[in-house]
Amino acid sequence: MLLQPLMMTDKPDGGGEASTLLKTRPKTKRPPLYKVLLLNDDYTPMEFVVHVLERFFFMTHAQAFEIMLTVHKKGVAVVGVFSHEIAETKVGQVMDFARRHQHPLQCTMEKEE
Ligand code: TYC
Repeated sequence: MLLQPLMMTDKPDGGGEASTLLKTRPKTKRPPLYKVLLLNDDYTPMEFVVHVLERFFFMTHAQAFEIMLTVHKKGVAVVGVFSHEIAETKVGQVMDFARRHQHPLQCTMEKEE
């Protein structure tokens, strides 16, 4: 079993070196999070990107327009941070929707460090 230190103290000063005890408890690691990224291209219409952000990322029109412009100007933007399963689903939904409308829009995910 992986163990991690647990700081324990009964001193009123909040615990310095002298009052620190090390206990162990089973290691509970939080699952990693994944950034979903939208990439710029020269062909996908701006309105289509705004629609994608409203439809799959539940943004208001104003939020969606702002993020779309960020991608257009900077080349890429994070559009959300999710569990691995949800991020994969979002990427799949965007890529499928773009392909069905014959736009080259690219959406990817990367682990958040
Ligand atoms: N650059 C595109 C255009 O000028 C707009 C665009 C924005 C495309 C964001 C993709 O992820 C994107 N029509």
